[in-house]
Amino acid sequence: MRLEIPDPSLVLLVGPTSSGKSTFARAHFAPTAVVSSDACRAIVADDENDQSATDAAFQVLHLIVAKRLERGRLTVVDATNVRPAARAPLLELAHRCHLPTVVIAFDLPLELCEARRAVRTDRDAGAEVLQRQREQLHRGIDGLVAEGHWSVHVLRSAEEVAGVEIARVPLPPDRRRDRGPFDVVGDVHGCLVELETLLARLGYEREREAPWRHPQGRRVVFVGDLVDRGPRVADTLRLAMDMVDAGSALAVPGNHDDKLLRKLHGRTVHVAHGLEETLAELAQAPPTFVDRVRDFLERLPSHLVLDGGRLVVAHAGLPQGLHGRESRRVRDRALFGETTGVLDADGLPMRVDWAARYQGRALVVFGHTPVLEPRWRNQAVDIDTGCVFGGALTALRWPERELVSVPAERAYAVPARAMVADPFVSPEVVRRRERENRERDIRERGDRRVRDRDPRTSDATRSAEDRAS
Ligand SMILES: [Mn+2]
Repeated sequence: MRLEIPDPSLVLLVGPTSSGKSTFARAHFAPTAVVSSDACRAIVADDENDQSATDAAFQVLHLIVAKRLERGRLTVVDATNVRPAARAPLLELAHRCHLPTVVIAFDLPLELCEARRAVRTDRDAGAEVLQRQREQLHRGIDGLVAEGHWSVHVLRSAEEVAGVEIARVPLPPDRRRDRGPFDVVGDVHGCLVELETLLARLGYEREREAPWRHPQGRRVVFVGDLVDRGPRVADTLRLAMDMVDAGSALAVPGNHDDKLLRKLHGRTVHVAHGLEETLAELAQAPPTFVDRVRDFLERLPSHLVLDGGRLVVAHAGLPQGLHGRESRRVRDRALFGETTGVLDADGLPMRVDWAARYQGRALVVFGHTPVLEPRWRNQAVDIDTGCVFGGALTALRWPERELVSVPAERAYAVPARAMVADPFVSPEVVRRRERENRERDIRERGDRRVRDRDPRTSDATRSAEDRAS
């Protein structure tokens, strides 16, 4: 059996004593990647079996796991992990580091574990300990799936364990081995004519209905927001999907694409800000096309790390600590940016100038917030020059770092906020406004609960973001 393990991730071996976890860990992972509770007991008490050292041992274990995950190192925890309460702090560490968790559970026949336990000289666990741990595992095995792991693998026989082949796979955003060269294209929003003009300017060609391709093998990276507001959304999707399928483009999702995907999944979304026209266009298309759009959007990675880690593409930008990581929070941040729920005088969300604080060396190319001209800050550039609002469609050529823009044929939509050279607000100003709003809410409503609402997950905030981008 081939088990795919994302690297980096946190791998939890789950199973009672004498189920073969340590042997398995030794066979498949580097010694430094395996953190064992027995070894930690020995470290603090010189005795793997000293149960009085368990609390101290797990403090050490959790610290090692935390430090490894912070550094993005694949980490395997070799402990029984049969109780949800034992797994919870480990899941929390992975969550905090924006890394997925994988469970490999050892649910082997009792006779086999018992036979192994009886002949062990290094362990003094009784038969009743094994029995209890097996019961805990069985009670929890359905709950394992509900814990939201990347994957759960249950091994049920010695033959299955012996037949395991571990395949390490990079996380979806990790395409560091892909060296390019690339042409990163800003928010298209259904502006098909401008997109085709831009592709031609960049040297892409097409024979009849075949997908666009570059004779020198350059590839497009779409920065997201292919859909909504513009005149030819379905044709834009078709062009992008054809290029991706043909290997001449990559893509990340924008907040508008994500909202369309949620709608196609039958979820309730606020149909506004151009989505109504997108849905009307898709209603004219064959159902197979709509299925293709859904599959395409579903497979898009939250962001991309390219060319040895030197180039990062994320729809609304991404701070360095999240590059190459994968979690709900990473996805929200890449799609919506640093949302605070703080609105300006026009009722639009304030756009935090995250790039002003960006100190990373990778160039982060993003869109989402329309600007009059491509805007550079540190190693980050906003290339959404508001084509659908009558601005221009812009590409950044990599590694040349050259910008190529084609003007919009006309304005297809009116921006909620007039386009300016610098729509971003410094983080300090946003924090101050946030504090003032909070104090006002508490004063006026006597309601402290407003503070607990997480602006990143609030539908009102998402809707305001869609309107402003
Ligand atoms: Mn956007």
